[in-house]
Amino acid sequence: MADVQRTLAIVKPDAAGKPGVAGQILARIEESGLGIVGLKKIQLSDEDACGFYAVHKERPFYAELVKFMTSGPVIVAALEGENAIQRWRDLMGPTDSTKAETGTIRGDFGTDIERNASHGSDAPETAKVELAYFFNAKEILGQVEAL
Ligand code: FUP
Repeated sequence: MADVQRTLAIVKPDAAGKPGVAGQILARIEESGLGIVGLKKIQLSDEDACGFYAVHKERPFYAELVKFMTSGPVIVAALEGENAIQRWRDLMGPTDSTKAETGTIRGDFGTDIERNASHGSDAPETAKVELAYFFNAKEILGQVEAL
């Protein structure tokens, strides 16, 4: 049986703030065959961003990252499809936009390792926690009941 997964995508403030870019990113998601099963534009508070990136709280880049993530609205999306976690990460490219190839989202729309245009969950367990951070059950209109 196919491994249908859900994952959290975030269009970060750098990309969400550039006219037309969020639409291009959402189009790439749909053109890849992944389903967008939840979607909203929100402004993260300091508390929201600190909580979301809590695993990085001891890292030197944490304070700057929280500042960046709260610098403007973000678009959060729940994606669904076979092997969705890895497929979304492949569409984004590597974390550091300076190392991401043209044709990837981070390569085309990001600037550096911090301002990298997008986020994607890295594993099924983190996807579950991250989706629940932004969406309640009624806001995800997926095809797969059990996810
Ligand atoms: P990723 O799984 O690609 O989102 O990357 P990480 O979990 O390693 O990092 C999470 C976020 O921390 C990245 F999206 C950007 C930020 N970061 C920095 O700002 N500076 C760094 O040196 C490393 C990561």
